[in-house]
Amino acid sequence: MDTIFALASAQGKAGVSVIRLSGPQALPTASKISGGDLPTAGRALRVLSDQSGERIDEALVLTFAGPNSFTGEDTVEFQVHGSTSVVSAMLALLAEFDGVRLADPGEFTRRALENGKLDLSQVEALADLIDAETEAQRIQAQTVLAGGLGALAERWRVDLIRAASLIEVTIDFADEEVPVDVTDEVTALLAGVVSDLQPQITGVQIAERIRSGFEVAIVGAPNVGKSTLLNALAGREAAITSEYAGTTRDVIEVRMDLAGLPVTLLDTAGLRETDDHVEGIGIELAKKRAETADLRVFLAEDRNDIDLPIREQDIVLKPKADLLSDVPGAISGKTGQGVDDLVREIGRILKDRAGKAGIATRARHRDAMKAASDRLMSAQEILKRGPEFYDIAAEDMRSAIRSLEMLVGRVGVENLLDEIFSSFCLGK
Ligand SMILES: Nc1nc2c(ncn2[C@@H]2O[C@H](COP(=O)(O)OP(=O)(O)OP(=O)(O)O)[C@@H](O)[C@H]2O)c(=O)[nH]1
Ligand SMILES: [Mg+2]
Repeated sequence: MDTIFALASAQGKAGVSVIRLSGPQALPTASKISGGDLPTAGRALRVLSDQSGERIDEALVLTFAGPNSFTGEDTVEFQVHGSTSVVSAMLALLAEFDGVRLADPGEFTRRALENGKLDLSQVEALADLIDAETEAQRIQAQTVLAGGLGALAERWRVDLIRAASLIEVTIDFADEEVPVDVTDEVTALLAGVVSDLQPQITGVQIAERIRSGFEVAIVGAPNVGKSTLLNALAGREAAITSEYAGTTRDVIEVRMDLAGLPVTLLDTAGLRETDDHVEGIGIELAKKRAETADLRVFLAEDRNDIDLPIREQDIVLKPKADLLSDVPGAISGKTGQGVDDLVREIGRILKDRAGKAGIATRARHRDAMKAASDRLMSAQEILKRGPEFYDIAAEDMRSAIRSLEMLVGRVGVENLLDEIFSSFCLGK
């Protein structure tokens, strides 16, 4: 196994840069360039020198003895001065040693997975955490990274293995007298897992939004002040505004942090009948994006003016509040009137939806949970038909277990059999 290294902190100038080195040669290599043996696990302030003895930097050297490290291998982290020259000298130096090479992208994490330090869902969560820009994204990633999904999947797995093993035993005793009727317990175990799975399956869609952002579209007739409102919300001139109707044609996207949630605001072309070919394309695009947006803010004098179906939580506001005399439910991007209220309202609606997110965050999770749920529901039906169908139900349960194991990247069916036999006394 190669020893791998890479710059773990961001590229460029900084107070401190961290270079990570992991694998069997990590400690001997680090000791060589640090002018003497390093503690196997601990820290030391050392002068780092190249092979000709030239000083590169003085650094804090942290050592971790496997398996007590991120990768599970012996690992060394150099905290050097955050100089691009120091970093490149260090990277060049490390590459000179036999069996030591630059890490591939994600290779440290891959080793952490291979060494059982993280499960697959945690690997995904780590990527999400690093990408997190808002509070909601951070909290969501941390929940999974802390092992939340793995723990849930494990609990389901244990319940299903118990249910499957109870059924297996009944099959074994098929020709004899069954000592106890296990049907009630099996039924209860399956029902428990199925009802746990449902909210998690539906919650993935919201969790995905928290990862990738909610889309909020500003929609209305031409010239009502959509672009002016977008600019007011964004705090900058993101879109062109003018007194000519039909100014905006492309969909203008502005990404922002709204109440701790990632939101992409969409400014769209004003909706109207038009003979202008290009404007017509813009209007079609506007309708399409409004259709798929999570939430729509309509600027309209009257709800009946809107020729798109209005959904329950859509926000409808009267435009150009400053030209009206104290009308409730009006907004002005130009004067800022009502803009704070709108931000609060969008935040309230989206936070409410975000609260429905499950602990599972990806389509892959949803697919695995859906597959498990489908098989369990099938098992529930088959069980009702009586003991002669138990072997088919048992197969469904095993299939559901496999799906849940895929959820966290646990592999192999062997351990399923082992556990069935170890967790259950056959009494023979
Ligand atoms: N008085 C007043 N004028 C506004 C307000 N918002 C926008 N305007 C003016 O109305 C005109 C149209 O504004 P835009 O923001 O470009 O309108 P739009 O809805 O994006 O228009 P299209 O892109 O053509 O669909 C401009 O002259 C703005 O200065 C407002 O709240 N009050
Ligand atoms: Mg516009």
